[in-house]
Parts: sequence; C-alpha cells; structure tokens
Amino acid sequence: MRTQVAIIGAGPAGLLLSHLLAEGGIESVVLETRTREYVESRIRAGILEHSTVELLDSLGLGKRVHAEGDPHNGIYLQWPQERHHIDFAGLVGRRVWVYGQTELQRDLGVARETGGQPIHYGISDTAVHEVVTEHPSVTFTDSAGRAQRITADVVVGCDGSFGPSRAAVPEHARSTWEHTYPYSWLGVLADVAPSTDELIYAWHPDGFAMHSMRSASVSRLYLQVPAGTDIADWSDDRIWTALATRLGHGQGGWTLNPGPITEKSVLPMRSFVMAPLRHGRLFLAGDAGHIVPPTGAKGLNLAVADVALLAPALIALLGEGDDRLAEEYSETALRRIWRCTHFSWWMTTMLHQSGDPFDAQLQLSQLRWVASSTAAATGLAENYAGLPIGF
Ligand code: RFL
Ligand code: PHB
Repeated sequence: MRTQVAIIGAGPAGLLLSHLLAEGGIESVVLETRTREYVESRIRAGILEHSTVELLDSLGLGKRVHAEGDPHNGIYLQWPQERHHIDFAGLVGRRVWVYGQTELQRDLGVARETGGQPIHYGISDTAVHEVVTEHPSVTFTDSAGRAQRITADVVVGCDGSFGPSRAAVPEHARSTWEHTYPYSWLGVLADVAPSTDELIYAWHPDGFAMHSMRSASVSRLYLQVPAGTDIADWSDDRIWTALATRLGHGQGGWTLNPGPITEKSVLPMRSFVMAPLRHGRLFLAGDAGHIVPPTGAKGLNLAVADVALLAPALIALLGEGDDRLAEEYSETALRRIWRCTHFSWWMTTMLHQSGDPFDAQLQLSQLRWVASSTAAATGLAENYAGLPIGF
C-alpha cells in the first residue's frame, strides 16, 4: 500500500487530521488497533472550547454540536459555604460547549466514511520504520491477520499516550517533562438529570469533586481519590454520599440528585510534554505528544489545536514542496501546549487536596482571589474558554 500520509490512531486527532488533509487535497490512510464501536463508545472528555467549535463549523462538522450540545457561559467554583460563577462570556466574549467526546468521535467517523476515507480498524503489531528518509513506512497486521506495509511521504502519530509513535523518536533526539500527581479521579456516568445548569468545580477538605454532564438526562461526576485506588472499594452509595458532602448538598437549598450509575472508573492524573513533535518525516499530535490532567478540560481541545496547525503544514509540504510550516510546527504547537500544561496544572493544584495544610490555605486564597478579582477571573476564563488557534 502507498499513501501520502499514514496516520496512526483514529481518535479525535487522527480522524480530524485526515479530514483536514482531504480538504486540502492530500490523501491519507488511518490505522487503529481498536474497533470502530470501541473507539466511539469510550467515555472521555466533555467540553469543547470556543475555537474547537469554530473549527468544526468551518468544516461543516458542527451541526450536531449546535443541535445537541449545550453552550455554557461559564463554570462555578466552589468551596464550603461559597459558590461563585465565573462568567467566561462576559469576561472574554467566548464560551464552551458540553458535547461528549463520544459524539465528536461519531461525527468525525461519519464524515470520514462519507469522504471514502480508508480506515483500518482492529489492526495489531503497529511499527514505524525509516522516519528519517523521504519514504517512511508503517507495518501492521490487519484485522484478517495479514501482514501489511504502508509506505508514505509522512507518518503522523496520533496514537495517544500508549501508542508506539513516541518511542519511534530516539531518546537522544527528544526531551521529555513529566509530573505525576498523588491522586486520581473516580469518574461516574449516571442516568440522572444534572443538578446544575453549568459545571461545578468544588474544593473540599475531603478532596475535590466535580459535577459535569452529557445531556439533559445524563450526569458526569468526578471525585478526587488517592492514586492506586481500587474501584471495588467504592460502592455506588459511598460515591453518592461523598459527592453530596463535597458538592454541598443542602447548602443554600441546593440538592444533588442521585441516580443509577452506568459506568465508573479510576483515572490517574499526569502531566507530560515531549519535544520536538517531529523527527524526520514523523510528526506527533494530540496525546501522543503531551498529556494534561483533566481538570482544565484541555486534552481533547489541544489535540484539535495540534492538527489544525499540522494539516496546513503538511498540505504545504506535500502539495507545494514548501516545508516552512512543517519546520515551525513543533515550536508553534508547543507554545499552546505549555500554556495548557500550566493552566491544567494550576486548576489541578488549586482544587485538589495535597495533604499539606499550608497548600490548603494557599488554595483557598487563590479561589477567593479568582472569585473576587476581575483580573484573576479573566485569566481563568481566557484559558478555559480557549485561546485562539495559532496562539
Ligand atoms: P486518543 O483519543 O487517545 O486516540 C488515540 C488512538 O490511537 C489508538 N492507538 C493505536 N492505533 C494504532 N496502532 C497502535 N499501536 C495504537 N495505539 C493506540 C488508540 O486506540 C486511540 O483510538 O488520542 P487523541 O486523538 O490525541 O485525543 C486526545 C483525547 O482523547 C484526550 O486528550 C481527552 O480525552 C482528554 N480528556 C479531556 N479533554 C478535554 O479537552 N476536555 C475534557 O473535558 C476531558 N476530559 C479527558 C477527560 C480524558 C479522560 N480520560 C479517560 C483520559 C476526561 C477523561 C476521563
Ligand atoms: C467531563 O465532562 O468529562 C469533564 C468536564 C470538565 C473537565 C473534565 C472532564 O475539566
């Protein structure tokens, strides 16, 4: 097989990149280990930034976001006896959309199917070869068990945090930065109407809690738990009791509506950045190149921002032989990546209990500052609602 761009991974980064390339007349093949059904039902992110929605609109892919997503003008920041609304729309003129990653993944899947995109699901043994030549290739075993090789002009690793692309950049050619947090999130999906109109991020002495949502009848909730927590230790009753306490059930007449839990899992929290995001003819985008903890809702949006930069660079490189944007891709993308890495770390460390009483006082001081100072709230709003693509 031969193509112009071999894309490893059919997550949001891989599928959106193949779409953007096709719009620019560049062909690609997407390779994915999982089945399409698995990829489309993976419960993950829930918030799309303003610029993500603008990009989807510009591609004609935003119709369902507008029909079924829910625009939110801000978030609530909370600590015991206090709840404050941070009004992104009023502060920075930008807002966010509640729209599950599962839905975006379906929209991108349908768009690529309509466009006749070759996507090989259910593959194994993915390996990247000869990336420092003009003809890199990817070998894999297809879903029927046949050994395959795709030769391309460029390979893009959109294979998330556990894919093989990152390791195809030799250690001497890369730098990495990593921070592991001593806590995880216990996330649940529940068949119950949200108890809030916009997301609640709650600081509490027992640990952070968050109330998000997926639709008018499905709530998404998270609890801070120690790293290494066994999900078996958390019965549904224990989860609802902890959520009620940390989210302030009963305070000011606010109530948390419990309901049947349909999914629960424990998610470790990590920050990771690799540079550069290019080695020869191999480029990295999305979680393959960087990971943020979910507290700032940045991971999916960063993956989108990466491919929005990479697509024009590859179109110029392969369409016109102009490699200037491709040369700049890593440095330009890393500016936004580090901004989001800092913002996600800041939101995470401001809201989660570290166990140190000194940290707790500093956290409360920051929360009071953000809730009472327009300057501080504007900084949070600008980062959360998302900087323009190309920042
Ligand atoms: P993905 O979505 O992980 O896709 C990578 C794909 O590569 C495939 N793959 C391979 N394919 C071929 N060969 C191999 N050897 C392969 N190895 C792996 C995988 O099967 C997969 O399909 O990465 P991508 O496209 O970079 O997208 C990144 C986002 O998925 C991720 O950043 C977000 O989900 C992070 N995130 C959130 N981001 C937000 O913007 N807002 C949020 O509210 C938000 N909440 C979250 C989140 C992530 C979470 N989890 C589970 C990590 C909440 C959670 C709970
Ligand atoms: C979610 O709805 O899953 C979600 C929302 C906001 C976050 C993280 C996760 O910061």
